[in-house]
Amino acid sequence: MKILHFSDTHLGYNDLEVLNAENINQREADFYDAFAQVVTQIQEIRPDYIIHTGDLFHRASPSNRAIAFALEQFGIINSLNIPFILIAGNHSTPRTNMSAPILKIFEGFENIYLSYDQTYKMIEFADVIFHTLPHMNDETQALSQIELCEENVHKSKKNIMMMHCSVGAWYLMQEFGEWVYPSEKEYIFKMMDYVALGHWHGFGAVGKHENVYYSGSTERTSLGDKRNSKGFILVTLDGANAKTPSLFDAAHVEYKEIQIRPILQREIDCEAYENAASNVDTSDTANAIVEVKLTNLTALQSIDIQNAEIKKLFPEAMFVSVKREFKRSQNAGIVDDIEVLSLENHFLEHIKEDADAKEYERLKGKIQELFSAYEEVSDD
Ligand SMILES: [Mn+2]
Repeated sequence: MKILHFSDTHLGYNDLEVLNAENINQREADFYDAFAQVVTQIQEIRPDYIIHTGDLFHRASPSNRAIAFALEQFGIINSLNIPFILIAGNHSTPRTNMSAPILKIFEGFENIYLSYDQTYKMIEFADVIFHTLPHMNDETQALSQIELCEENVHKSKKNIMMMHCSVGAWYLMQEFGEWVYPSEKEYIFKMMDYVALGHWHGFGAVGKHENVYYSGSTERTSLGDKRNSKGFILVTLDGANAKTPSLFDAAHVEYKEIQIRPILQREIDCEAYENAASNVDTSDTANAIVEVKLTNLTALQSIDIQNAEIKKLFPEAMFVSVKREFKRSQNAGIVDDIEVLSLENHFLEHIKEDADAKEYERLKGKIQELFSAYEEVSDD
């Protein structure tokens, strides 16, 4: 039995204010492309079941474009006559009863099975039971639902558990309403042939469990996610045709990579700025997201080196982000006295140390202007 497991597709996510040729946010388009790559693989592999462990959409109320894209892709999957089972994640679960869960829109597809009601749901086929535990806002209710799941394990069939949560505190995403699976209930995993998890955006097995996996997301929802490998899992469960199917067959787990836009990190040491800038490695940066870190910056350099100048070094890149790291002060002792100063004054003090009086006056106005612009945007 082959089961294709993917997750955290976050359709409708957008970022970076770059438009593609069709005037669609380029990052949003990247997420659609990643999803379409999985669907292409589904058409080639033809697994027995397809499962998605949550965060299909990025928001509980996605845009029309995201909904239209999903409906089109679900139409393709539905036409393959392969059961497709989905659970809701925290991103697609409304926080109040005022709005209906978005996954409802797929109820009309005959081969699509949904679990979004914040309760345990058993989805049963001739040879396998999918024990689905969608995202739950209420942890107390979650515990009783886990117990229901435990009661419904049937040894005569394969048992697959599907959840969108953090198993222990290791897999928290620092997001709203995350659900942490209680560690005292991890023994249930041993009763399952495979435990499919969503929420964590990297592929991997969970702790010491051999059959518990996060497939990871299909794209990165933040530039903080430096992983350049995204994909899905193809699980093969043996013994499907054995006379006495054994419980707890070892799941064979294969990670399949898809092609995503790379994120590359480069460093320019401002100790020797001109030289470092002209020698920076620009290879393979075409269409990539490039994160450039300017290190050992002095306050003066920070004003003079414009982001636009750094971006010009990578003309083929899709996006260049510039991070600034200041040189450590030689007399770190003075830092204690500076605490009471505002960041603006602190900065001005630095300039005063480095520049002559005339240069200080020239830069002062510029700095004050920059800080007032910053306060304007950070005041809301
Ligand atoms: Mn997610």
